[in-house]
Order: sequence, then C-alpha cells, then structure tokens
Amino acid sequence: MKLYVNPMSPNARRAMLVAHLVDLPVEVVQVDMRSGEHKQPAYLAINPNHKVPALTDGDLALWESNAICQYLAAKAGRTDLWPTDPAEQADVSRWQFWMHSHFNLALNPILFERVVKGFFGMGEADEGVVAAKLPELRKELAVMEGRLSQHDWLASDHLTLADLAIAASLTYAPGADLPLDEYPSVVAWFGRIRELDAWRATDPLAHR
Ligand SMILES: N[C@@H](CCC(=O)N[C@@H](CS)C(=O)NCC(=O)O)C(=O)O
Repeated sequence: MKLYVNPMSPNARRAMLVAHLVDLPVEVVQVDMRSGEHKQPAYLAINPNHKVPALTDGDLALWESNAICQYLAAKAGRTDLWPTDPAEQADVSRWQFWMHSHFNLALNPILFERVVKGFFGMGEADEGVVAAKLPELRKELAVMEGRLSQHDWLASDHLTLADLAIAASLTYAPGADLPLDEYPSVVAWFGRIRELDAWRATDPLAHR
C-alpha cells in the first residue's frame, strides 16, 4: 500500500494521522509539488485532481483524504476510529462532510492570508479577507464548542476519524492568531489531539 503525500499539506496529514494510528504496511511516498510532480502523467493516473493525498492498494487508486482515512481504518479493523454501527458511523461521517463543506471554507482563506502567504513569500496578509471570513469561522467554531462542551470528542466517547479530520485542518492554526480562546472546549480538545504521538510524528513544521 502506498500513501502519496506532501508533508506540508493538511489534507495529506489527515491521511498520515490515520496511517500512524493503524497497524498496516503503508509506504509513505513524498510527492515533490514544487517541481510539479503532482501534475505529471504518472501521478495523474493515480489522482486526476493533481492533489495529495492519494493511496494505492493493489488495483485500487483512491483520492480524497476522508475516503482514504475510512479505507485505512476499515482495512485495519479499527472500528473505534471508523465505527460499523450505522448511527455511530454517520455521526463520524457528518463531521468529515462538515469539515470540507463548512469549516474549511471559513478557515482556509484565513490560514492562507496569515500563514501560507508568509511561508511562500507571497506578500502581506490581506486583513480584509480575514475580517470577512472571521464571522463565518466563529459560527463554525461555536458548533464545535457546543458539542465539545458536553463531550471530550466530536463523535462517540473516544477519538475517531471525525477528530482527526478537523484537527488536520487546524494544522496551521497556531500561527494564525485565530479567536480560539473564545471556545475553551475547542482549545481543550485541540490540546488532547496535540498530545497524540501521531500528531507529533506528522508535524509539517518538523519538515521545514
Ligand atoms: N478534498 C481534497 C483536497 C486535497 C487538496 O486540496 N490537496 C492540496 C494540498 S493541501 C493539493 O494537493 N493541491 C495541489 C493542487 O491542487 O494542484 C482531500 O481532502 O483530499
């Protein structure tokens, strides 16, 4: 099994977190995006979207980080991370859908302005963009706070793919001066995530 990643990518980190947590023979393959390797025919045959992560397992070529996370956890029999009970599984998957459909749409433009531009020398953050997106982000963080003020984890009573999905999106949050302090249960939850060995092992800043 090969997992194609770039260590700087939060979407790839989502899959790498699961790869670290499960007992499977996963070979991690670095895709050199700076040289455009992800747009070469060999990689496009695996992921026509020219994005990381992607996974190959025999004849299967899989893309979309959440699908890869589900596949790895299911293949490893980790029903704690990805339950088989329909109601419990739907509880996890709703957070995975919500992450891409709502949370990231509010978060990513802010991270781009305040963190990514700095990484790549793309100029100053446009605080107008940040100000426009902050109300949306606060709305989504309030949804998480509502759940996490009553429970330690987003779904079930233990770590699941739901937590890993959303935590990966927050990879660059510490450098973005987000209003996280307004959501103490989210901060406490993120603290629990940051204590995971898998979190430390996939820290992109260790690769810079
Ligand atoms: N929805 C996709 C998003 C993947 C994604 O956007 N990956 C970025 C890196 S964070 C990428 O590879 N971008 C390169 C490109 O679009 O050419 C997933 O969850 O896997």
